[in-house]
Amino acid sequence: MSEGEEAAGTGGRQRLRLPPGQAVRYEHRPLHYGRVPTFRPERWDFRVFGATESLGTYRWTWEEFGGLPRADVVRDFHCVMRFSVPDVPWGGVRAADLVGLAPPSPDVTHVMAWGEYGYSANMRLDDFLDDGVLLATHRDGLPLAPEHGFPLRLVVPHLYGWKSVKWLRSVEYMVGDRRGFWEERGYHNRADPWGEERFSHQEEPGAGPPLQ
Ligand SMILES: Nc1nc2c(c(=O)[nH]1)N[C@H]1C(S)=C(S)[C@@H](COP(=O)(O)O)O[C@H]1N2
Ligand SMILES: [Mo]
Repeated sequence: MSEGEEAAGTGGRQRLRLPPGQAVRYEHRPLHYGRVPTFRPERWDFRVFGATESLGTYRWTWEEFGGLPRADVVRDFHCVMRFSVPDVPWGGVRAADLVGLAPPSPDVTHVMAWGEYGYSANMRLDDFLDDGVLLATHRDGLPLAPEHGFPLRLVVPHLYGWKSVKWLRSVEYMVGDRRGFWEERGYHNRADPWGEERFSHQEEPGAGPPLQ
């Protein structure tokens, strides 16, 4: 959204496209658990493993990763801490293109995205294949800042921010679901901000909106 639109719409338009319980924050302050890892290009690799069609693991060095087809997406970013950053421009490799290069076996239903230090987030394969999902190397046309995930992060803009794994190192294809780091610690398994899926207690049938 342009600033003009926002002013002209007296905020109404802005509120309409904001998920429930969220407020706009223009400053994209980094948020994560633990410390920012050091990038060592000679040791870095990116892997796709688990239930691949070939049963083998795919691996790219940093140089090889730079040769993959590129795409740009602009999407709002929604953190479960109740702020949303509008119109973030990301550049990188579409998850759908990666899956094309590393075909999953037909029974894959979910993926686990793995970051440095064992941070992880699970999602359905169809969420991973959404056309907004990017393995991002750039933001605002520049390489990611270290604290925003340099050299590579996942961006899953249609789910809450904790699914957007920074310092991404691998993607695991899974034939069933398994919970990731925050999903094991009280956060919702799917994390759709439009359904306000914040906490795991909401996964009980008929539970409704979050208690907090
Ligand atoms: N590796 C890793 N990735 C992470 C996190 C983390 O703690 N570790 N935090 C997540 C959360 S909760 C959010 S909201 C976003 C924040 O991304 P940003 O710091 O670029 O705004 O990163 C996500 N990715
Ligand atoms: Mo978050």
